[in-house]
Amino acid sequence: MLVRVKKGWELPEAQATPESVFHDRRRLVAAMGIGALFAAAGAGLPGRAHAAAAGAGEDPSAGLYPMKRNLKYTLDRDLTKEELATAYNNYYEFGSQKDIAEEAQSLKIRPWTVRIDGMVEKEMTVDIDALLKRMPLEERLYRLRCVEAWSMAVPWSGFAMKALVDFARPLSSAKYVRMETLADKAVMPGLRQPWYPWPYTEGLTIAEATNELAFMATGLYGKPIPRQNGAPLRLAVPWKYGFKSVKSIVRFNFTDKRPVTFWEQLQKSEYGFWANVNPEVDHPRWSQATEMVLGKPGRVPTLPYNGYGEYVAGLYAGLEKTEGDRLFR
Ligand SMILES: Nc1nc2c(c(=O)[nH]1)N[C@H]1C(S)=C(S)[C@@H](COP(=O)(O)O)O[C@H]1N2
Ligand SMILES: [Mo]
Repeated sequence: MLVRVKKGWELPEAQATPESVFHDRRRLVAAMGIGALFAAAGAGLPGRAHAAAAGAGEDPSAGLYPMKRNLKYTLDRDLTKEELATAYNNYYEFGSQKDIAEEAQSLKIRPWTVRIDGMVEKEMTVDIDALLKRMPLEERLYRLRCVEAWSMAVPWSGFAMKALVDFARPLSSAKYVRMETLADKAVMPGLRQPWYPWPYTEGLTIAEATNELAFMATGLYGKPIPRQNGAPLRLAVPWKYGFKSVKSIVRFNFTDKRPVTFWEQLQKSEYGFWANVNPEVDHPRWSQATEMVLGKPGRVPTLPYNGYGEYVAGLYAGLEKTEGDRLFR
């Protein structure tokens, strides 16, 4: 997700960005299998990350897992191996490389409160465990397609975002919900990079947030979600590029103004507000036609709306005219 203007694939190797280096490494790793990935990501990382995650045994929500799987949401592919999905992450607060899992263990996930404010009947601050008690908990199998053209398929646990919106009671004048990640300089080294517009923010229209697919994830693989994957509360919007699925949320702000998101502030032409997956609209620097499935060799075709068009295409009917390609990047 580095910011550059030229098309990456046109550049000679010597000028390749760290990101294209990453793409090459990921391709290599996908071809070679998990063992090679761990070797590439740094010896011993997964072992240590897992030990630290086990230390999260004090998580008071642990007893809620595993949650009952909602069988409505099915996959067209195997689940990604847990060791892969939890060791190779995008979480820029902990660094712009993929191997931040160990670093992320310093994130303090209790106590954790969520602020609900802006255009709501009553602003409030709610404790995560109190919130969990009120939400309809379940597990769902979803794909995730990163804008960088890799993908995974994982079992999230949590609750429909619609339940949270109902709980927040937005005013009818609210049109968007803006979500904000924790920004804690003491534990997040990425925040020392001042060119990023911290805190990480994302946004959805209320119609998107209340679509049945929009999911708030609190768990992964039948356990509380690991810190590197966005503990204790992150978004999962599987029809949009992965950067929309904001992690470690501390605030839901209801507003009538379209939020200008973290990545949009950095590079509007590449990472916009809508960011719906579309294999026909290339990223300015690479093709979006295919994707590398984590842990699998080769590439597979990317599907419109990441395969979720039957649920969400209707949200954008009529918007094509005014928004055009912006709907898809
Ligand atoms: N706060 C925050 N949320 C974030 C990111 C981030 O850097 N910071 N990266 C995003 C991107 S680009 C992707 S692809 C997904 C990756 O989620 P995962 O690490 O659980 O696979 O998280 C998204 N949410
Ligand atoms: Mo991403």
